[in-house]
Amino acid sequence: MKIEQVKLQQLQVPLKAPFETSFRRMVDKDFILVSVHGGGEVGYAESVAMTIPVYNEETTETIWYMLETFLIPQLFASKITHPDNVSELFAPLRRNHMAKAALEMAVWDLYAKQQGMSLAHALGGQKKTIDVGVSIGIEPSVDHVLQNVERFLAEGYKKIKVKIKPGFDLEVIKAIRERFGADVPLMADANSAYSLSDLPLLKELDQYDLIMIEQPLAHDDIIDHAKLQRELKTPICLDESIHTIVDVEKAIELGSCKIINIKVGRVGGLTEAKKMHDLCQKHGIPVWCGGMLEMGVGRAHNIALTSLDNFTIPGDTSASDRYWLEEIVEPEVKLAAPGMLAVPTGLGIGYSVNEEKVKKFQVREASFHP
Ligand code: OSB
Ligand code: MG
Repeated sequence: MKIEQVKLQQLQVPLKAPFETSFRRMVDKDFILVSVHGGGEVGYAESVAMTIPVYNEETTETIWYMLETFLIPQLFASKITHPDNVSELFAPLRRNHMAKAALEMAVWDLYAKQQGMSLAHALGGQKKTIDVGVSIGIEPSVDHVLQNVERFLAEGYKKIKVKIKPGFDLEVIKAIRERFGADVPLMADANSAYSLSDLPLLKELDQYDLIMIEQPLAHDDIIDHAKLQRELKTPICLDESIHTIVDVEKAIELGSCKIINIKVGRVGGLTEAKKMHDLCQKHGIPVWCGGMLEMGVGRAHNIALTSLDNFTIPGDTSASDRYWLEEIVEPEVKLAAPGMLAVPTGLGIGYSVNEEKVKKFQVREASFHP
């Protein structure tokens, strides 16, 4: 593959409204827009780490450092014929999956564009549209959550995920069921806020017919999750605990979960994400695509990945207007029908990047050449 330049642009963009999880309240988004230039085409990707290491160990700063010091020089120093080569190339370097993914995903987009095809097609995705859900943060009151649920159900979203934490859990789920009924496709994401000593509470949550409960226990655990899964009828979905294909194998073997949330950044790129998808499919484990409050470029990558057939559960890739007043891509990501996004058929990610908008939010820039 022809690769002539890599550009990094750090952007800081205010969220429409704060987004709170059990570990952090976010008011703006800080990320690196990576572009890989070659043969007259440009491939794009977004980094997904937060500014402080509370979801995983990476931050925007560690990603910049890894890209500039190791990953971009290694990419320039080797001959890549296919994007799959990028994860092989980076494998000897430990972890830093979000840094690796940011560069690898941009190479995937460039590859698809150089081959004259969509990214979804390059990945082997068949779906023309995908079903999507929405993730709702912790709010100052249960009423605020109910208002959000109402709004997103009206927009047709096919899965409602609510964030929970100790003291803001049962009451929220109960209120949603009472107000919107038993048929609302509902799930809860705890972002590791509980331990096995919370079993009585988790058993109560088990009564509400949730599609799943996401990452109830520690971020690095698969043993206690297996114990918990044996006590619950609600499927457990792992997010934070899954970094590699080996993690997936072990979680399946132990019975730590029945569903897996695949986030491209967390697993080190699209090649690894696709491998996990395939392995889960073989074991009858459905997957869905999680999100990290991406802007349009990251959303486009998630849409392309979700076009693979074992993404049978609606993911967190909502429309751009879920978080953003202004987008950096054109057109912005919009629902094609209630709760559905179209898989673009244009080249690569299928959305173009508006450089003027990028400049508006840009706080740092660097360019690298072989
Ligand atoms: O656990 O899935 C999560 C956002 C930031 C960090 C972790 C998570 C999330 C979300 C938001 O749930 C998903 C999205 O809308 O992009
Ligand atoms: Mg999660």
